[in-house]
Amino acid sequence: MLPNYELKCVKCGYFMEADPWNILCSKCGGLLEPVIVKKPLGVSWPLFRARKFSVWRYKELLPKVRSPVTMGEGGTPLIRLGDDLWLKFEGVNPTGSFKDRGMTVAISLARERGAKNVICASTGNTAASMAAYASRAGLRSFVVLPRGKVARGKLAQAILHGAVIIEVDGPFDVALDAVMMAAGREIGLYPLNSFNPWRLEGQKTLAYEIADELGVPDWIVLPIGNAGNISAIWKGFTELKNFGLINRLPKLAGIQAAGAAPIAKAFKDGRDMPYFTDQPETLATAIRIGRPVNWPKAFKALRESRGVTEVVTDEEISEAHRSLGRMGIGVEPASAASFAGYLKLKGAEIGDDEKVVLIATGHALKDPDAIPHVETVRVSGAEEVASALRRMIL
Ligand code: AN7
Repeated sequence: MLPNYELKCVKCGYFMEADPWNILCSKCGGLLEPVIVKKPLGVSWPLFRARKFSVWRYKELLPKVRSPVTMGEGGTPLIRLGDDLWLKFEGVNPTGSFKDRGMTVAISLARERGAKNVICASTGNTAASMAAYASRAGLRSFVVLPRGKVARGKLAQAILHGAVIIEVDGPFDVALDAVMMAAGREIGLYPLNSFNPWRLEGQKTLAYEIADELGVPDWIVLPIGNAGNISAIWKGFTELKNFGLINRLPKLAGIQAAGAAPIAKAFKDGRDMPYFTDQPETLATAIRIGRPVNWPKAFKALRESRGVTEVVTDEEISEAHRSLGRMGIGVEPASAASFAGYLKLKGAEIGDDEKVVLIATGHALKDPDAIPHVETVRVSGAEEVASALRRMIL
């Protein structure tokens, strides 16, 4: 049992024991939220700042584990893009995405609690991250992927780290149904998708790091797929406020691709649940999700923060991808959605003098096929290279 935690169902309010194997409400099947029962003694910014900038800097506010499975995740750079604009570059995590923050926590718990096998459905990044952390932890990993729709770098990582790969026909959502059906304590198969609230406990450190380094911005702009990250970030900020470590909260702007916008479209329309779709489509395959499982948490986060959502087309994503690239920042298309959404919101919902942090969730190398081909300069010898350069420069 985890000290200082209890689990509360966000749907029916039922309380469960804070056990890593308790993942969904045993009464109604709803999502659970780990609640820190009381502020741990001695928690303060100076205490945290005496440690390396990383997920485990904030260990008093995370589930207690004896020996974390860690590769130095978190501590990612906040890159300044403009006077009041920053980008938190999650692409530099050990496996190249923000998922590592959650895996270090949830895989550590799974191993301590006797799991021998772990599983996830994935559009790619969760699979890459889980496979890496599982192999460090000595666990066997199974990944369920939407066939033909996982970016090349991510699939390569899952293979490199030794996962058993199962491909399904249909989108991510079908793969997730399979995991929810198959996982469980009876067969010692631990699920690591974001319906597992212990993984999101790790991801909430994104909020902690932003508050730690910059203070509280006016806006956090991020892509929404399965809606775990937006839920985790909101939990992080609200905890800091409850514990007196910050005195205000940011607003959240959740961005989705036009062909996969069940939450963004519904929230814009003032609805209280998503427009689910069975045929999500976007070139940003990371967020090609039609039935986001964390939608109740995400709607709550958007409402409580007085946030907004925005829908961006694949063309707008590509354009944002390219322009970030020309600023030296290589992200994958889903992460470029943050920037594309920001550009649409700025001057309207986002005021010109407001402080904004964009979350860039994954690295450009994840999805090399999303980077367009260009004509290269073809020459045969050193001599010709030199004269070609003279022609181009002079
Ligand atoms: C780069 O890996 O769902 O809203 O299976 O890889 O928390 O789902 C990935 C999601 C944004 C969306 N950016 O985050 C998976 C998966 C990138 C991502 C998201 C994902 P959530």
